[in-house]
Amino acid sequence: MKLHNFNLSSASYRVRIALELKGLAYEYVSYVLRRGDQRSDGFLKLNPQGLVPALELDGGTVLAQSAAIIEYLDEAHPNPPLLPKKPLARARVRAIAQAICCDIHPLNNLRVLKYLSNELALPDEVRDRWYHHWITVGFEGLEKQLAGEPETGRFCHGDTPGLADICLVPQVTNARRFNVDLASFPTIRRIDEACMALPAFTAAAPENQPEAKA
Ligand SMILES: N[C@@H](CCC(=O)N[C@@H](CS)C(=O)NCC(=O)O)C(=O)O
Repeated sequence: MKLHNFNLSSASYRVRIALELKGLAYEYVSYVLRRGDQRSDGFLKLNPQGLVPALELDGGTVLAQSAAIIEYLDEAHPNPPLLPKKPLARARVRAIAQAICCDIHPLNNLRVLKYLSNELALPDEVRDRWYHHWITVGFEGLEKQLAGEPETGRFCHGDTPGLADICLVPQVTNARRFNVDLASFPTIRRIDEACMALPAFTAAAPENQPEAKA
């Protein structure tokens, strides 16, 4: 398997965590996003959407979209499971994951930030306010949910890490990189800390990837 990805990409980080939790070996193929590698002809042949990650399976099939890739990995390699068994619990975990993948992350993606700066000519300070605003709004809802629901345990759902944690940790890492104040999100910080105590999460972290060591 080849993972086409970038160390600082949070969608890539999600898939790396899933691969690590499953104990699956993969070849790391790097695309430096700020250089525009994701828009190269070679990558667009793999994923016409021009976004990392893409997972190339041994037979040559290429999967796009981190959530779809992670669910594929979970179905193809069921142990350890990344989703609980019961339908209602699965819906809760997917809802937390989607709050991050669908509602928070897309507003802060590189191409969106570049559009604000380059096409709309917004100063960096205004662009940063945009970033901070959407992370904060998203985390406020998540914090209330995670702090208030009895299903939350050591991790987002119970005491085993799963899909929701896989999505949460990279978003927290990204928020820290952009200096978002996380003081009002104690449950999110606690879960992030619990995840980062696990080798799968640290092995997948941006600072432990080849680009960071180059
Ligand atoms: N929904 C997609 C999002 C993928 C995505 O936005 N990837 C970012 C990095 S985290 C990217 O490739 N950005 C390149 C760009 O914005 O030009 C997924 O979950 O895979």
